Amino acid sequence: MECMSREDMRKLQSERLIKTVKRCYENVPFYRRKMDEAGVSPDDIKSIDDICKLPFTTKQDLRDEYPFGLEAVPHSEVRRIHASSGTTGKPVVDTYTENDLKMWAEGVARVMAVADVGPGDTVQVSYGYGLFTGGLGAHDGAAMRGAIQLPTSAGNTEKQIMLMQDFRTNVLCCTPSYAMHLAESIANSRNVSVRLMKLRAGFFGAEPWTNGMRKELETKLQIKAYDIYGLTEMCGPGVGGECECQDGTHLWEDMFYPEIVNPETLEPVAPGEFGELVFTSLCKEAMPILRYRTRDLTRLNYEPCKCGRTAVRMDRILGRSDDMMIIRGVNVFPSQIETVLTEFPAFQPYYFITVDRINNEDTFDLDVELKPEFFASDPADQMKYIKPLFDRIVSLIGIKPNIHIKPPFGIERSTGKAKHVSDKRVFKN
Ligand code: DLL
Repeated sequence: MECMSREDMRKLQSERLIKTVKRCYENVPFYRRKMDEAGVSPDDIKSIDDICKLPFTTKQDLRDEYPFGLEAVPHSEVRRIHASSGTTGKPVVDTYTENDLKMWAEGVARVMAVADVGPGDTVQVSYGYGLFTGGLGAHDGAAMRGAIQLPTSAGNTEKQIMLMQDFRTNVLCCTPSYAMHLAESIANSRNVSVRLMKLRAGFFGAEPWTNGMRKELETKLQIKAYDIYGLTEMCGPGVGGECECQDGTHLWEDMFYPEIVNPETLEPVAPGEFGELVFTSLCKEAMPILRYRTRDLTRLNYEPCKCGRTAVRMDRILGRSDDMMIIRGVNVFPSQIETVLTEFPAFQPYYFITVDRINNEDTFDLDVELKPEFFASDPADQMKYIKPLFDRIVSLIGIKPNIHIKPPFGIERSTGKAKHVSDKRVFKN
């Protein structure tokens, strides 16, 4: 599937799209209504090229149809329910038939196959287990590869690293920010050492991360670190993953058809341009989904990859359009700060941004941490680190931050998806 010719892939996508659209129209009143309103019937969809005739689905639609309004099978055929932890309002729900669970596990297994994960390998799953798809998703993928599953879930860091050493974990699955926290805890521990560990690969995702962070993790944990991408609405992790070339995240296009649209006009962008990622599920039974607007901003590359896979590659996610802040009229993504911080060996990749509006002007405060060996409690000594960081942020982003150096561990460590921003302006509008 990952290496089939583009022509065969389009044929397969066309067949699967036609079936999916029919199933949606016949079984989901929401889709029947949306398609009728858009004046499109299942007969109008003859190939994957017709996908742009279909209406979009948004997160609000999923909330309006909460919990099971989008199901296309009798509820008795459902075997599992997951949900994403919406910070406000109702969570977004996904339900799975037996086949959906198999397809999902295959998506994750394909990602793990790049590091030859298999029998005898111990896969420590430090994504949270529960309604969040990270834990059970990585778990089922590791099971499909025939590997040993070590379901530690997130948190309890001391014990995680003891087990990592004692059980000879080879593969670590967690968010990149938790991987960083684990790496730091290992480095600071007297009882364990990365040299005594058997770690060789990590599959990190669920939040944006940068190549700078990859380098840090690869050095600190002595592994090869791969990106794994996904979202609850499509299944969870395993919508795609990086190959050994680490040059873009391959998307499993036989299961999820990706498009990039301009988030304002909703028209497709020119090939290779940045925009909002939109997915149509091509195999899902329980909750098929048409043209879902992910709000993730990225671009697609259809050039063949050196690894031999023909599956399209996605650039690292810049962030969700909802993560983008407009500070003094300039668009800022939190991941840009991580990019800058990892260019400076003295800084940790941890940061926290506080945006406020004081006297009608936006303020931009950035908390950062120096690595303990560079930290001096005398603020005068810290100035030599602040100035180059300040200059680099101004040149990359174009606005001046107030930088505050926190003492070691002064920035909260995360065991799941890290929170990087507090925008106090939202309470002032
Ligand atoms: O985060 C699923 C997942 C779990 C993916 C474990 C990878 C590993 P949600 O909680 O629904 O699902 O959040 C999905 O997280 O739309 C992106 O904005 C972001 N995201 C997920 N993976 C990546 C990644 C899971 N590799 C949302 N890089 C997505 C950047 C990512 N952002």
